[in-house]
Amino acid sequence: MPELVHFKRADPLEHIFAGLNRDGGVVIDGFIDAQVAEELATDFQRELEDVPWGNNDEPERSDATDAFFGYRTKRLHGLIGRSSAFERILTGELPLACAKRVLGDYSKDVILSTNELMAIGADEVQQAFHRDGDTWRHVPRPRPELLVSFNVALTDFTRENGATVVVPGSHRWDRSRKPAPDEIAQAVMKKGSALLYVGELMHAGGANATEQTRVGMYFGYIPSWLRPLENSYVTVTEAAMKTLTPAAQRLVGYSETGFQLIL
Ligand SMILES: O=C(O)CCC(=O)C(=O)O
Repeated sequence: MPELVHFKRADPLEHIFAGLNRDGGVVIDGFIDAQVAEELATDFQRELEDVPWGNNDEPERSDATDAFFGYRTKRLHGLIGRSSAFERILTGELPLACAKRVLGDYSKDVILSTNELMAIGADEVQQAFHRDGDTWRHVPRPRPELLVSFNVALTDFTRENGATVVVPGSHRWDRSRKPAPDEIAQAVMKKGSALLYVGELMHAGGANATEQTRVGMYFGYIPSWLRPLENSYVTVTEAAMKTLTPAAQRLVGYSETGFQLIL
């Protein structure tokens, strides 16, 4: 089984980018420190408890989309309006540098695609392999990379509890190629570390064979002209929007040259 390359947060960006360019995904150990991971877990805990497992509890009405989102998985959106610690991370130097680097010429102005907790519960099965970039499947390939994502571990990610399953190098594969078992790696990492990956990388949420819930904090950047997967005007209240810094507001679509939330 291949291993993902691990970097430290303080490693030179050029090294991180070289790994990302080659494999399509890398782990950044200690992306946030343990205290911040605790703060985030506390900020989200109560609301996460209220989220149902799966987005459809009527199996007879279930379809491929429900299966993809998982029946033993909770998803909490609009994180930017729920935690100032999260807001600081999103607008931080390293994530934005990665967005600029990966999105290249398209990155003059970036926004968020989705910001979401992905909590994989006991007995969840492995998700179907996919590429997040297929959200924009109507944009013909070959094309420049449209998405760069982070999945930050708010609990340890282990092989047993559903660490993200990834296929290193698959961002360059022919679309019809399927991964062989010995081409599949897992983003095993400690709480506070992050999987950094591009939108063309094949990956999936892992199966959770433990009693503990595995919590990942996902956020992804796209060029500002592309339609985000998550509609932040729905997932973040106006009151919460008004508390955000201008940099954070820009990430959810408010711009100096466009509509102004705070006049
Ligand atoms: O939770 C994870 O590890 C990844 C899940 C994922 O890729 C998705 O739901 O799109």
